[in-house]
Amino acid sequence: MDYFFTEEQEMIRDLCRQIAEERIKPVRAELDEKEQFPHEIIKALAQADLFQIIIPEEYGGLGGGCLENCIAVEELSKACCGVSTSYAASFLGAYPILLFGSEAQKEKYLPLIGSGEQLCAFALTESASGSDAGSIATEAKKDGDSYVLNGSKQWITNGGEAGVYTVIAITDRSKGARGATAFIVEAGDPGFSVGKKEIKLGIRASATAELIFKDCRIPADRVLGKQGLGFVVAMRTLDKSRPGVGAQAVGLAQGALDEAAAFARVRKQFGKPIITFQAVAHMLADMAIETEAARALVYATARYIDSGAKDFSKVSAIAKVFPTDMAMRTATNAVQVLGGHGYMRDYPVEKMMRDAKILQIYEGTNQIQRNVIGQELNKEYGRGK
Ligand code: COS
Repeated sequence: MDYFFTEEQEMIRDLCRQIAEERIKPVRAELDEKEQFPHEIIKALAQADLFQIIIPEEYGGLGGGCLENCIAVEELSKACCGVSTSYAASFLGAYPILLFGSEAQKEKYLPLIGSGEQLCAFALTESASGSDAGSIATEAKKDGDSYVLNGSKQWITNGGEAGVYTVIAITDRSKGARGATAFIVEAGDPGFSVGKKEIKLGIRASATAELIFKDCRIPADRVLGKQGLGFVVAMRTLDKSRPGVGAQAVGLAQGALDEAAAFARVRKQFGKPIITFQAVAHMLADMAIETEAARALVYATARYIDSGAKDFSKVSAIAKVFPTDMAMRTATNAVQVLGGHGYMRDYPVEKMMRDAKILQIYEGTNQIQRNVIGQELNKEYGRGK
């Protein structure tokens, strides 16, 4: 299928495809097994200028949008979602600066993130605050020209690997969601430390860690936007980033389909390749149908967002839900097509199945996405549409 990419978009796709083939596929099983962060691959992505994709040209970046990000993430995810999560999480962390940063903040941080010199991370989730993002407990108190942060964040992708963190904390508890503020925290800030590193079911090449703030003092000019805007910063960031999770799902599903179809052509039972049995061919056909439908959805949504659309919470949630539910089904069916082989670590599909699960959970569970879609429908139909 031709999705009418520009020359630059094709270049991004080809570059990511090459890195995926040459640098990621040969080591993905080992990174997964050892739960090892892919430092060398991150370096290769930085050298190929791939962290510049969404950074505006005035800060040294390529000035790409959601579509360019999705193209890159899809290609990397075909090979390994652990690697693509580490990559994409840097953009997740950078979006609050891109969307709400002051000129000085953008000048300071975007070149560092774009060059890949520093990874970025987004810190919202806490032990008692997941789907209910408005209930975070980490506090930030103004003290002269500083803010002092106390509390902890949980399950933060790139935790311990990032140099720049965008952190949501409460500055006025009495105001509920409107009492949250977004801050930039640097890895070396006093009172900031990295706690427990998680051991995970999938995406094991990515780092997931706890962040601890103990009287962490940061200059007052690290506020993103203004005090009280933190919840909106978080929501707008997630609206922008969720199609990227959809792109991860498309890449993962394509990778699983590639493995399953190749296997089904050579695996013989009852004297014939199993792809010639209708039961297997139909499973592969469904995998192909759903993957292509999800891809079209992700690209269309990304193009809509890049067109300058103002309100895209609903379509962004749709572009996360459908591909990620599909990727879970597709990866599970790939394991089924490979049968006993699929269940063993000799083939990559069991890893894909483990990796797929998180896509339905992170950046807002698929149940929360349906809430967002339902709320928007309620508003639309309330207006008489
Ligand atoms: N863009 C801008 N503003 C938004 C917004 C969006 N997408 N979504 C909500 N807001 C605003 C609302 O307009 C409301 O503003 P007012 O106080 O002026 O009315 C405020 O934020 C609170 O919104 P709401 O009442 O809808 O908040 P809820 O507490 O009900 O939470 C959900 C809404 C569930 C959608 C939110 O908590 C959420 O997205 N949770 C999932 C979090 C998540 O993705 N976590 C993953 C970790 S990050 S990897």
